[in-house]
Amino acid sequence: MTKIIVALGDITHQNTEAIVNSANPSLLGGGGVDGAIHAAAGPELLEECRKLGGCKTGEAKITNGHKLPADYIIHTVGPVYGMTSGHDGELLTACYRSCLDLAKDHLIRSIAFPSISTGAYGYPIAKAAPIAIEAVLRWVKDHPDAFSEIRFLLHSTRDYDVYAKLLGET
Ligand code: AR6
Repeated sequence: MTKIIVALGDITHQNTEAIVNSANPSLLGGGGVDGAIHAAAGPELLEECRKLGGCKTGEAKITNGHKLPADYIIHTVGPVYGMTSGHDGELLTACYRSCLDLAKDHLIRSIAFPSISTGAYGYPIAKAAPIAIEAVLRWVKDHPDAFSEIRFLLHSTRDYDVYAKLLGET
């Protein structure tokens, strides 16, 4: 059985086996959570990312965690809200599913997700949170024993409250 948890904090401090990075298609770093992860993981992360050839929206790539407590980083690229010809929701769902598929392939048992696309990419948290939760719950229904824990890791109390309310209702 998989524990699904909501927590408040900094993703670079998480002790899950993998953390997810909300990156851009270059995978060569940026601001927000991406910048924090590269800063904490160290320059070897950028060296490893250079070899990956980027990442498409909705897909995912894996690297080592380098200096992070997590062993792995799963990099995904969320949709830029309002710029996908009406496919924002399905692309956001694809991000969560791609990360879980890739983590499962690497026998990873615990993973922490940030709130993908809801910062620089402009996805309103009230719209993104139910999509994120639904995507994960559906995936877990199909793979009930793949993970021991899936953590939604929010960076602000406002975002945390949105997730906590929704998860309390499911
Ligand atoms: N730990 C956890 N969550 C964080 C952290 C952190 N250290 N820092 C920020 N967040 P954003 P996006 C939250 O902008 O919208 C980058 O430049 C933040 O509060 O990081 O997917 C990439 O390179 C927000 O809720 O990512 C791309 O160009 C959430 O992470 C672009 O931004 C996502 O905000 C991706 O945009």
